[in-house]
Amino acid sequence: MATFVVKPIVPDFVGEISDFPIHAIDEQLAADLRKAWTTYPVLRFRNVPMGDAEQVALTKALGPIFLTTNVQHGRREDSPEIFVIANKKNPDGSPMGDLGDGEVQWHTDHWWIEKPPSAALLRALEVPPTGGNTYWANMYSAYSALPESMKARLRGLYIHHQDVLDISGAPRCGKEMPTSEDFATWSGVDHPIVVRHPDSGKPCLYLGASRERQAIVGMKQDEANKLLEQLWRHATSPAHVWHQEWKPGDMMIWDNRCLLHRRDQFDPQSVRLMHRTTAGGERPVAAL
Ligand SMILES: O=C(O)CCC(=O)C(=O)O
Ligand SMILES: [Fe+2]
Repeated sequence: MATFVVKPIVPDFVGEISDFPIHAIDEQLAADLRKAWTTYPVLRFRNVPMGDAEQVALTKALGPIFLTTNVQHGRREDSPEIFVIANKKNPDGSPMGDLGDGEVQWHTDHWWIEKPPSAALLRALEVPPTGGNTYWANMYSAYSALPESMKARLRGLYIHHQDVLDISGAPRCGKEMPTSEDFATWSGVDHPIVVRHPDSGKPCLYLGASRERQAIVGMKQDEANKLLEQLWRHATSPAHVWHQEWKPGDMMIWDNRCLLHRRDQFDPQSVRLMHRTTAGGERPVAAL
C-alpha cells in the first residue's frame, strides 16, 4: 500500500514529507494526507519530484479547486488552476506572475469573502539566493496562549472584514471608495474572531488581514483598534511563527483556516518563480 512518513519540524505545526508516492494518489492516500495535514497545518514536500499536474492532483486530494479571483498577470491560459507568483518577466517584458519582489504582509488568503479557501499549495521553481522567505503563524497556539480573561472577552466577537480595499490599500476591482471613513459601514463580511476548525475541532484565532482597516461588530472603533492591535501583536509574535527558506522544488501545503502567512521582500535583480494552487473551503464557524 502506498504510504509516506511525516518528519516533525515543529510539533503539531510544521512537518516534512520526502517520500510521497505522488503517482499513486487514491482515496486512502488522500485521507492519510488530510490526516497528516490536520496534525501539521504546514507541510513541506522536499525532494518529491513534482510538476503542475502532480500539484493539481494533490490539491484535489485536499478539496475542490478554488480559482483565485484577483489575478492580474499570473493566470495561465493552458492550466487555469495554476496561479503564478513571480517577479520574472515574459520574453516580451510583461510580468509572468503577481506579487513582484516586495514584502507581502501578514494575511489569511481571501479573508474578505464568505467562504475563504481551505488549502494553499505553493511550489518553488526558481528562488533568489537570499530573501523571499515565507512565514506562518500558528493560530491554534496563538489562541491557546491567550489569558483566560482575553478568551472570555473574545466570546461572540466578530471582525468586520471590509472588501473595498486590498492589503496594499488599493481599491479592489469594481469597488468605489465609500464616502464614510467608518469601516464598519463598508461592504464586506463578518467572521468570528475565534473559529472552530472543521477537521481538528480545535479553536483558533481568525484575524484575516489589513488590521488598520478592520472593525469589530458592535464595538466603538477606538476600543476595537486597541483590541485588534493587541491580538495581532500576540498572534504574530515569534513564539507562534516558523519560516521557510526555499529550495527549488520545495512545495508547501498550508491550512488557510488556522494560520496567518507573510513573505519577505527580495532583491529585484534576482528571480523568484512559484506556482500556486488552492482548494476551496467553508464559511468559518464560531468556536465560542
Ligand atoms: O510568495 C509567497 O511566499 C507567498 C505569497 C502568498 O501570500 C500566497 O501564496 O498566498
Ligand atoms: Fe497569501
